[in-house]
Amino acid sequence: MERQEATVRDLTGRATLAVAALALAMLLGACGGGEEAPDVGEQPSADAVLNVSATEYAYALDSTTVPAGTIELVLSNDGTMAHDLVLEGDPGGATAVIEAGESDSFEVTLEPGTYTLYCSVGNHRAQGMEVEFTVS
Ligand SMILES: [Cu+2]
Repeated sequence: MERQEATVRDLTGRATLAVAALALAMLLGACGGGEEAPDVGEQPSADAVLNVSATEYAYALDSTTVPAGTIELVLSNDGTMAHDLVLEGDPGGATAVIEAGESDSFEVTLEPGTYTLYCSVGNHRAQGMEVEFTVS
């Protein structure tokens, strides 16, 4: 009888240990699940990208013609002063005013036509920060 009781106690002990091990495994599993998910981020949805470099006081475009559709306008400030990039007219759009070395972008859906970009900082536009591009 005494031996049987001992066996029961032993089994109970093992069961407790198993539950504890399972709980630990679940805890570890939960921690493992906390690993950073792959950064999907925002996938580019634009049909075309127009890269614009700003200096004092001019813009340089990587292309003067882009296909109609959703266009991402990317401004890189390669100058020494703050600049922005404004799309004149309808539907319009603009980047933030960015400091030298920074970049910013915006997306806009454009129909075929000729569009004007300019810098809204100070009198930069009058000094030459104005450029046209064609959407075909
Ligand atoms: Cu400017």
